[in-house]
Amino acid sequence: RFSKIYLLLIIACLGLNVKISTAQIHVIPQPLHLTTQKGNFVLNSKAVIGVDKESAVIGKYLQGYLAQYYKLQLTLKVYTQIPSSTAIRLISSNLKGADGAYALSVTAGKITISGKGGGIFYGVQSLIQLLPSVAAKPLLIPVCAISDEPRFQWRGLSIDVCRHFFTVDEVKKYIDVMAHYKLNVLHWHLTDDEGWRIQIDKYPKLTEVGSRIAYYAKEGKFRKLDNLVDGGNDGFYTKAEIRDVIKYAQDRFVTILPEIEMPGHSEAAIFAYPELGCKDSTGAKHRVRMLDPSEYTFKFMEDVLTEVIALFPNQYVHIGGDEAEMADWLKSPTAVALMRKEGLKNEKEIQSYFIKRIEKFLISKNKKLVGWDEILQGGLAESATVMSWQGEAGGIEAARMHHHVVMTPLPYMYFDAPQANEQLEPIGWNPPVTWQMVYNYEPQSSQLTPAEAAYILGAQGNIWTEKIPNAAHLQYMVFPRALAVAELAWSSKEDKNIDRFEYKMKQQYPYFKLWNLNARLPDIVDID
Ligand code: TNX
Repeated sequence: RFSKIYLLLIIACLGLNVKISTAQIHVIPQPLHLTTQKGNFVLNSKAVIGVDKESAVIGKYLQGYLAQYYKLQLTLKVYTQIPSSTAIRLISSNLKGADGAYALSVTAGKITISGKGGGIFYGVQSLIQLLPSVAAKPLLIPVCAISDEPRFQWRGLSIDVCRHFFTVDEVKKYIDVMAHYKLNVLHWHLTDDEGWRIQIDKYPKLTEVGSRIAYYAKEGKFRKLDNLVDGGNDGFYTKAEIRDVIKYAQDRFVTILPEIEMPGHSEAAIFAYPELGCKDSTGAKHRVRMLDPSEYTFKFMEDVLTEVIALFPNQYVHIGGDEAEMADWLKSPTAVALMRKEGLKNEKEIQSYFIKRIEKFLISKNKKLVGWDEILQGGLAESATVMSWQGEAGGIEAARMHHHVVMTPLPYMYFDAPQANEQLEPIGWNPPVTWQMVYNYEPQSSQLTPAEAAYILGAQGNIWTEKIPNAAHLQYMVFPRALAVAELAWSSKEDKNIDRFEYKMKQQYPYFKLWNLNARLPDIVDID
């Protein structure tokens, strides 16, 4: 009888153990290869983090994270050759695989991460996700081995700081969460009709006037911003702040893609510098969002882009190109004269001329142009990358023309849409986009041949903040849906598993709490 109880006990323990070890591995995005074993690494303040010169910044990040969220003060040591006796080793290596590939091994006595490019950082993120969500004592990390690499190199998320302005700290927090889930491109939408948010030395009124839109609207000098809840807010980033955010993102292996909108969505710039605006033959003042295709405008844009390029190390610059009200041009003497001079047949060809001229300038500065899919109209600029937002058609067309594409189609990737039935959640204006719809999205359309599909750089979730007045609301709209973007853009297509993702997503809620992130919790929350 005694042995029977013993046996039951052992079985129960085994069962429990298995449950614990599988329950603890809820890494998002799903790693390519993952094996678990029984046992744990016990993390306490005696563990030393050993780094080499290349991995030192990442070691510091890990040290900072453990101090902030677990009150653990670990010693960081920099070596030319990290001794094998070190508890936590971050080893720079030229691992095989895609940029960002890493290997993580946790044994009872040691943690080793090696990687290529941002790989070590991603290994550290996986390690962080193996930690319990509360500062439990002792801190147990399950024994496991992971070898991992991303499927796509563009795993993006946008932030619209024009319709509502978000502070440097709020943007940094956004980057923090992106980095946890290995998202690596932050598309920073810096200029739009409602506000110009980046300091440009040569044109100080862009921020002095173009960023203080709520103030001017109140004074009755700018249009009332009634498409924005709370009427929008004032604010802009100085160059020092921009540099600070870029550095912060770099340390987290996030590249920032700046967007300067043209030729449409330019009302704030035109309000600051009326010469930029499209005029009709009477010169009458009316609400203008379109840039006039004049030499003044081209000079202005080249000056602005020169300052933007000097700030952002990213090889890509986004020039917008969406929703241009091209009919305005047909009333503009400048545009009509340009058509005659350049032999342009219609307004779409004016747009194409505009974008191509800007592309030429960017190429002369060693930069690549990204634009919304409308830039296909009237002829695509020579080497432009297309962001496909009005569904997938534009992206498919561009890939067939051997242009690079980032897939960000509205029916799956727009986080200003509600996350449930609109009766349940009347937030947002497009039809609902649930996390399941995001997760099931496949960026390499089956309509493409494998060679064409290779032009798809990846996927991106977009957010527009007309109806989003503060950071808490922003977080609510973006998370956890952005985690689904992270997994579909990183993990292998063959290993897609929505049930497993749902389980792992729910395991994140306590971490959201730990980070004080106001993520949306679906109505049915069953946290294990
Ligand atoms: C279209 S998406 C826009 C944004 C708006 C959004 C509202 C895109 C390239 N342009 O400027 O905020 O609709 O859903």
